Amino acid sequence: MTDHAALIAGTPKGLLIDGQFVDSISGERFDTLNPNTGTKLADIPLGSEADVDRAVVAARRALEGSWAKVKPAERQAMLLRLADLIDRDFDDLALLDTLEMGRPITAARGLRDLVLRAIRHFAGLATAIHGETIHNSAPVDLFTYTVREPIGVVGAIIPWNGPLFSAVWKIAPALAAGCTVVLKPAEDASLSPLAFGKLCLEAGIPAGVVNIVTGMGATGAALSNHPDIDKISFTGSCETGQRIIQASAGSVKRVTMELGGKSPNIIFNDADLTRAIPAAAIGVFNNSGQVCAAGTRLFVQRGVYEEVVAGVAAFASAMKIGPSLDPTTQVGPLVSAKQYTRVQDYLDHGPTEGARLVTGGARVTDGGLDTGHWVAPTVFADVNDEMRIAREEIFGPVASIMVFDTQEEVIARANASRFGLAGGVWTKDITVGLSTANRIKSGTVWVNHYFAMDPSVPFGGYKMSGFGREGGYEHVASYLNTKSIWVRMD
Ligand code: TXE
Repeated sequence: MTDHAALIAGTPKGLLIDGQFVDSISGERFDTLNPNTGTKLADIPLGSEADVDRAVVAARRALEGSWAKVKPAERQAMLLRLADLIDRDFDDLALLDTLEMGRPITAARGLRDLVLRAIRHFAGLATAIHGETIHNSAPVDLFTYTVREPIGVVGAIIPWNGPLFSAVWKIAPALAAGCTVVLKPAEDASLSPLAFGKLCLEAGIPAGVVNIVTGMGATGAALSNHPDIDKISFTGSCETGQRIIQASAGSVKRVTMELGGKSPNIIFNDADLTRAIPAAAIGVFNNSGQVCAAGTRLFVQRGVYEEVVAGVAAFASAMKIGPSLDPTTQVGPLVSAKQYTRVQDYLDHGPTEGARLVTGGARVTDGGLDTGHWVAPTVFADVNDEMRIAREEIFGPVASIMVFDTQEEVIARANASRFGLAGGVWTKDITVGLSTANRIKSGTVWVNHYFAMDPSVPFGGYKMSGFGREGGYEHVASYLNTKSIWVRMD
C-alpha cells in the first residue's frame, strides 16, 4: 500500500502548461477515485475555459516559435527517448491505470509492447513526411509541388478505458507531424496521462509542445469551442463526438472521431471452435467489456449455435473476477458508479425483452467485492436484432448471441447497425471468410481472429463509429496540411 501511496504522491497533479505543472486559475479541484474501493486516490485541477486558453496560447507560441525549427530527426529522437522513459517506468504507469480505472494489473502490464511499438512507430514516421511533384497541364509553364505542414495546435480529448495508450496514440503522431497538443484526459483517469506529461518534459520535448488540462466534459467543450485550435482528435462516445463536431464547426476545425461500436463477430458452422470460442469470449469480456471494438454482437450459425453458446458461457463463468491488483484477476470492476448504472440497465433489459440469460447477469459482491462495481461476464442467447442489447453499446461485459442461417442473411444483419467500428469472421472456407470481410461495413475486420492492433495498421470507424483513421502514415497525415506551390517556369 505504501508504494502505491508513494507512486500517487510522486505523480504530478497539476495542469501541464508551457512546461510547468500549475494549479488551475480558479484553484478548483476534483477527486479521482479507485474503482475497487470507491476511495479517493488524489485530487487534480478542474481546468476551466481560462485554463484551456492558457494552454492553447502556450501551444500556439511553441508551434510558431522554437518547435517549428526542430528538425524531423530531432522530433524522432525526442519520441524515441520518450519511448525509453515509458519503458523504464511502464510498471508504474500501468499501475496508475489499474488503480484509477480498474483494468486488471496483468492486463495493464500486458499493454507494454503495444504502447512502446506505437510510440516508436510514430517516431519513425517523423522522418518519412514528404510532399510530391506534380506534372500539371496548366496552359502556362508552371512547376508544382506540395509540402506537408503541421496542421497546427491539436486538441486531443481521450476516454478513460485506456488512458496511457490513448495519450500515446493521440500525442505521438501529432508530435511526429510537428504539431503541438493540448490533451484533455477523461475525468475518471487522468493520472497516467499526467505522469506521461512529466516524461515528455524529461525526454526534452520543449515547453508548450505538450500541454495537459484535466477536468470534466466542460473542459473538453472549451477545447472544441476554442477558436485557436486547428484540429480536435477525439475518442469517446458517439453523443459527445456529435457535440464536438458541432462545436468544431464554429472555427471549421478538422476533426478525427473514434467513437463507439456494436461490432459483429460471426461464427460459421465450419469454424475452428477451439479458437473461435475463447477469442469470442475475450473479445467481449476483456477490460470488463469497456473496449470500443468489443465483439458484442455474436452471430452464430445454427449448426454450432448451442455449442458456441455453451462454450462462451463456460468461458465467461470460469473467468476470475477480483480486485484489479490481484495478478490472477481477469475481470476487474467497472470504472465508475455511473458506468455500472448504465450496464445494470441493460442487464435488467435483456430478459425483459425476451433474451435468454445463460450466465452472469448481475453485480458480484461476495468475497469482499462490495466496495466497487464488479459485473459477472454475462451471456444472453436467443437475442434478436431489435433488442436494445443488440443495438446499443453497453460498454460492459455483456455478450448478445444471435443465431443465423445463411451468409447473405448474416451480412445484412451485421450491417444493420448505426455503428461500424470492427468485426470478426470465423470459417475455414477462405472464400466465405474474405467475401464476408469485404462486405462488412466496418473499419476493421479480423478473419479467424478477434482483436489485434498495430500502430502500422489503420483503425477507425464507418458510419456513426466515426471518421478518420488512426494508425499508420494516414494517422500522421491526419495532423498535416497539404500546401500546393506553383512556380512559373518561363
Ligand atoms: O464518454 P464521453 P463517457 C462510450 C461507452 C460509455 C459511454 C459514456 O458506451 O458507456 O461512452 O462514457 C470528454 N465536449 N465510450 O461518459 O462523454 C470527457 O470529459 C468535449 C466509448 O466517459 O464520450 C472525456 O474526456 N469533450 C469510447 C471524453 O470526452 C467532452 C470510450 C470521453 O467522454 C464533452 C469511452 C464535451 N461536450 C466511452 N463531454 C470508445 N470509443 O472507446 C465529455 N467530454
